[in-house]
Amino acid sequence: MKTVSTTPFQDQKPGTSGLRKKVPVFQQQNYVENFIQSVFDSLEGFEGQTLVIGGDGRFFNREVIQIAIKMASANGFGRVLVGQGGILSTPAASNVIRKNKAFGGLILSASHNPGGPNEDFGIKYNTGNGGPAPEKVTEAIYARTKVIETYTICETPDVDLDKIGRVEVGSMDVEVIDSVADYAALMEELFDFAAIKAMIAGGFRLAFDAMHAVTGPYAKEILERRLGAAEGSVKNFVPLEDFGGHHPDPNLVHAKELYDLMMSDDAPDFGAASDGDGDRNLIIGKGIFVTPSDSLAMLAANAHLAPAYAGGLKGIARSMPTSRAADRVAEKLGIKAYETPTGWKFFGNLLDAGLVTICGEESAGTGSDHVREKDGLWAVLLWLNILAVRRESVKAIAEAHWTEYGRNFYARHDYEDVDTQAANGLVAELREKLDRLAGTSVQGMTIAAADDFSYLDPVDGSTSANQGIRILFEGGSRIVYRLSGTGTSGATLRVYIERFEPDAAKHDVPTPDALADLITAADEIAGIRAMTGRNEPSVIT
Ligand code: VG1
Ligand code: CO
Repeated sequence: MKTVSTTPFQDQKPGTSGLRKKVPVFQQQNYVENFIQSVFDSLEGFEGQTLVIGGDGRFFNREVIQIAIKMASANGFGRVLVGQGGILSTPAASNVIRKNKAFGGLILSASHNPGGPNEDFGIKYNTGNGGPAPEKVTEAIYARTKVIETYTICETPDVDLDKIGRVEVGSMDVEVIDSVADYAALMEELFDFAAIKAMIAGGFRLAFDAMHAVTGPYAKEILERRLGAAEGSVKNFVPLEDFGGHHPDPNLVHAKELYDLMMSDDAPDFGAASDGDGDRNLIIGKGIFVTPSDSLAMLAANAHLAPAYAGGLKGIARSMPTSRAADRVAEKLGIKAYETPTGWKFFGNLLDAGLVTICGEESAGTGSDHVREKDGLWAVLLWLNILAVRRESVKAIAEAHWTEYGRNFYARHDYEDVDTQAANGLVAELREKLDRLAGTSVQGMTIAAADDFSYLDPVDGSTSANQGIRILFEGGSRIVYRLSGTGTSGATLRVYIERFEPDAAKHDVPTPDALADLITAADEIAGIRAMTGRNEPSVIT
């Protein structure tokens, strides 16, 4: 074991989901070590305890895992559990932490961002409940990174990550575990695999795009081997360090092939995809894309059809920019709906306190109290379980849902890699005029209220301010503006647009048409074109 002198980096502030930077930034001498030591320095009581380590298999994953193992040993952890080949999907890592009562875990991922020598990497710390560290922990980590002077590391040979079994690093045990087994077992507990299997045996076809990312081995095992989907149903299932040169982002832009298949005459009954680290999901039925916000509402309305949720839901939580479709379901079920800031870490307390069962974000994240992360394959399996019980198409279920609850037309417009100063300026100007907006009208619509979202955590009483600007119109339409906390170059402005339409006769309209006046209003209110120099968003989801 040795102690190494180091000097702090000033750019190690964890964002929405951990520290994310370009690989060459992480490759600077001591950069990884400083951050990991800062994590350990911010924690108390882990002596002799278990740490879980795993990542999404992207470029630089194995190197960082070796460093993390040696540092965990030098810092006094008693045991490390690491996924075979360094692979653990984010929800699988959350499960391993919980199941083994680990002290916490290090998850190495930059999620849906591209991978490779010049692309993105990330490190996130999760606490013993299996969820992303809450803000007070990430703030302590950041404070530590700014003053760190030394780190400690074991001088031992690398661990063979490909060989399942137990080895010693210093006086610490390292167990290389099967990446898939525990997770697959958990899914079998939650869902009616027999019913899904019978549906598939009866001719139901599905397509799952693993996008050459972490869910490949999980989806192969669960969908093909355990549930009997035809070989080839799981596509791009070999995790690659650069995701085959693509963005492992399950949206209509990056999973276009799947989308085109699902819109074709030869479409299977169900299409889905997941992201780099396996926590997001894309759901497409034959001829219909289900927005993540709608998917959350539809899953919540039908969850009781799956064994794990047969007793009903305790509550539903959604991030603030997520459409309010789920709130209507909560209302009908007579349970509480919670609105949290963006990022899964804000759901942790609600789940731990037993206040909610299902949570979701508009960014293709849905999950439940089975782990403390969003879970891509979980959402796929819940959909399949519901389809197996209802024996209707995705389209029929979606349309019936809108008829019953009304439809929340919804879109997110992302302006990526915008000049940081311009983006900050836009938000600052908006904030400055918030008080004057109420009562004025834009595009013939009257603004009922405008504010900067502040969240009071009902469990621990903490407050998180400045979480996004909300413009609320009379009649319930909404525009939300916020800056991304996961980007690695420039700033990303996200504009979330929502309109509620109760009248079923008006549901069969393309989303851009349904939102046209709000899209114009969004630019008029914030001056997006003028301030960013962009005439249109980089991505619409
Ligand atoms: C984005 C999404 C947010 C999500 C986060 C992490 O954050 O909007 O909903 O929780 O990514 O997702 P931001 O700050 O860029 O808007 V993932 O799949 O990294 O874990
Ligand atoms: Co992700």
